[in-house]
Amino acid sequence: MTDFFAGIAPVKFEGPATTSELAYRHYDPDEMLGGKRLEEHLRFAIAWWHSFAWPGGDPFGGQTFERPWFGDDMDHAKMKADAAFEMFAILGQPYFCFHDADIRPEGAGFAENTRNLDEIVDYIGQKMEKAGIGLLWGTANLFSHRRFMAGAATNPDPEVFAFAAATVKTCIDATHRLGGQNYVLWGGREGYETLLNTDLKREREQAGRFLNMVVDYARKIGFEGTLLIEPKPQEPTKHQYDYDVGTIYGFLKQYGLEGEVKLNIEQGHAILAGHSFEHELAMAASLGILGSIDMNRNDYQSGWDTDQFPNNVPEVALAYYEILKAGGFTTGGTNFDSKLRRQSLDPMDLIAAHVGGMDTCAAGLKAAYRMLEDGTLQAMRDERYAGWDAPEAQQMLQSDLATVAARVLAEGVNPRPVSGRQERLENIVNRFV
Ligand code: XLS
Ligand code: NI
Ligand code: NI
Repeated sequence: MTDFFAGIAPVKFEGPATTSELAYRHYDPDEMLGGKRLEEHLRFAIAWWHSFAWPGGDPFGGQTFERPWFGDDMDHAKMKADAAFEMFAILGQPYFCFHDADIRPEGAGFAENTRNLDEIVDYIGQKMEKAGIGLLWGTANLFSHRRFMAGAATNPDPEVFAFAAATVKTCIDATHRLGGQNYVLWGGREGYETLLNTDLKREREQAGRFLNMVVDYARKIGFEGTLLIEPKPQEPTKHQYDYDVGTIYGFLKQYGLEGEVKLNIEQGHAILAGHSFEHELAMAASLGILGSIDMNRNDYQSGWDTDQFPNNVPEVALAYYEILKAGGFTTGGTNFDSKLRRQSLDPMDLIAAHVGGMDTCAAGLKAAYRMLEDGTLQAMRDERYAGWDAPEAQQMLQSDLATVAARVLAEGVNPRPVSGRQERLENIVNRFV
């Protein structure tokens, strides 16, 4: 037990009219939406790194947070886990996510890292069982330590590839042991700073081979969760190989893994790539690789990953609209890859940030559900493509240019432009959000 969150009671659903600061206004885990509880739709997870490991630094200043569990030994790691589970009991979310480096102290090398990881995984496993909390996903931090400064799988030094492979093995083992629903690979430094020192072809091939090794190992040990890659266009490197959904799909195809690996899509990363979150979700769904989401909010003016807590219901609604259209989550969920601003020092800030984020997501999901249920948006979209339902239109797709041209000439085809009705559609969305 720590007393970090002393005086903060478990957060309850009190409905939209409540005036208490720490209450759910929209997130009632038991509310039914189309035969599924809200908790099962959203599958909230808390990120160990932002909430418990991040010290509050930025490029111009160091630590602002003072947490009793900051320290580099196993006792501190356990205290951190205690505090984490105290927060989980207050928030009542069903899952969490971690990197190896978030939960264990850094050892002198691979052997000590693995020993530390094993010990803390046992400790966390017991706490999970007691609390009834699950693991949404685990992952390896292959970007913070200086050995990974030139990449992990894509490193010019084969010994770094080896170290990374060994580390990922231990992290899949840990995720498997804790019953993880997914395993995530975010290529934190798999990219380059300058092409002048980079053999791009070779590096991508190393990454392709690495991912195949990961898939083989996960299947071999009987890990039944989903393997997920998380796209990001830049930061930390100038150019990340996992730029966006489309880029990763090409990569998976090239290495024969499009049926094995899905994606974990993050709002902020979509913005950094010059897309909207819903674009990336729709793209992944259309390619059959939508897996899970990292929920946050990126600043639209800055060019870096600001990882703010989501607070914009209309935006979040459009994201869940795509997710619901794709059938909702299976093993995936909503992971708060979101962090406090560095001036938000208080334990209360950490709780309030998550309460607001969860409420924003719940309100967005419910709006999205009503949009779908109402059906007007879908009907108007279907109408727009109705011409393609005609058998002749489908036949044309099996035809060739000369045949099509002959028909256009013979029948005097002269299409009449029709309205895209965007403003009307946007007005309809606003009825629900
Ligand atoms: C960083 C990423 C990272 C992944 C997990 O930008 O979002 O937090 O989600 O390694
Ligand atoms: Ni992320
Ligand atoms: Ni991120």
